[in-house]
Amino acid sequence: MEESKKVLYSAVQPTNNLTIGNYIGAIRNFLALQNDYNCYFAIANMHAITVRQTPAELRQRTLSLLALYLACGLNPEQTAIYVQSHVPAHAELCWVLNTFTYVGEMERMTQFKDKSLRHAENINMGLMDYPVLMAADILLYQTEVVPVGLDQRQHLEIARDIAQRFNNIYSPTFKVPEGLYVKVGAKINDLQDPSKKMSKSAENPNGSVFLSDDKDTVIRKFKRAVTDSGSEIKFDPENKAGVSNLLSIYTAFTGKTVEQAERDFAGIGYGDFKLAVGEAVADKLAPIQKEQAKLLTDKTYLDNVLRSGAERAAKAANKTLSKVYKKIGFYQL
Ligand code: ATP
Ligand code: LTN
Repeated sequence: MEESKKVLYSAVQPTNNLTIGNYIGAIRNFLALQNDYNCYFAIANMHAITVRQTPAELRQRTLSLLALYLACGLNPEQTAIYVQSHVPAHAELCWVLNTFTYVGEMERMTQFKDKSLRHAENINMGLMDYPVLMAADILLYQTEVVPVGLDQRQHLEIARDIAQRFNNIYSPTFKVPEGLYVKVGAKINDLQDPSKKMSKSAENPNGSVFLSDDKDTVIRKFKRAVTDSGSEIKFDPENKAGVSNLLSIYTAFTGKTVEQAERDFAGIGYGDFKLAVGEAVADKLAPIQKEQAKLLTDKTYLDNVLRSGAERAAKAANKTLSKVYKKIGFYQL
């Protein structure tokens, strides 16, 4: 990794099956950035356990997410890809940063409030501490750029606040990170309810297209997608939310512009349009799925990627951690 490049950090939780929203909104953008930045991509299993997980599934999804990162084209020679719990510095810095974070701030976080409602039987300290662990993730690497969806903006703001607070009390220790938000139009909505974002944990599985869906399933879900009144295929998110979402998906998957897509579909009925979008998505997913399945048969290779990723990450992370320990007065041997 070249020292002169800026550091970029992002992570995805190995929970549920990923959707085409995660792919377009997050993973696919990592690819375009890996050449320009010194990148770290984590599999955030410590964040995942803030909501109860089935152990065997969490383990399996960790490897699946790694295989997916690789199948999408992330290059482990270039980029450190690792599992969060393999680098103990995350938990260690989180503890220190906890003492620079106020309970009131955490109680006001939108995601904490949402998840407390959804998991009322398990409002654990980890759920509340989620943003501080995320701040530790980011700040450990002297990160400058964090590509995430807009839903993560509040978490990024807190990471910036904590960094500035620490830097002001001691002396400049952490870089203050910037969020890199995907362009408008890259927010993929639910196929059954285009007013909601497509989500891994949606109630209606027909609304979300999973990266693991086979061709028939993808086509079936698109055929059933909700469209709008009228018959014109036009990008107009306010009045034609369903058609516009399908056009966004189509352009994201084919690289065509909205104008080109509108021209391609001029005079075509909704049925054929939905089929064409489904085919474009299925065709793009097929080689990724094939490569992911192939990678998953080579556990030795995957373990090696994770081992070397964790080593590289730990080296950078421990440098920052040791600076922090020194500044706060931890006696060092
Ligand atoms: P859940 O539904 O379980 O809350 P999620 O689908 O929102 O999960 P996360 O793991 O929270 O997934 O997010 C991973 C990344 O994918 C984040 O950067 C997030 O902003 C992005 N992302 C998630 N859903 C979409 C979407 N529908 N469109 C664009 N980006 C998305
Ligand atoms: N909360 C994030 C996942 C995440 C993350 C991070 C993203 C954990 N640590 C650090 C960027 C930087 C999400 O996308 N749900």
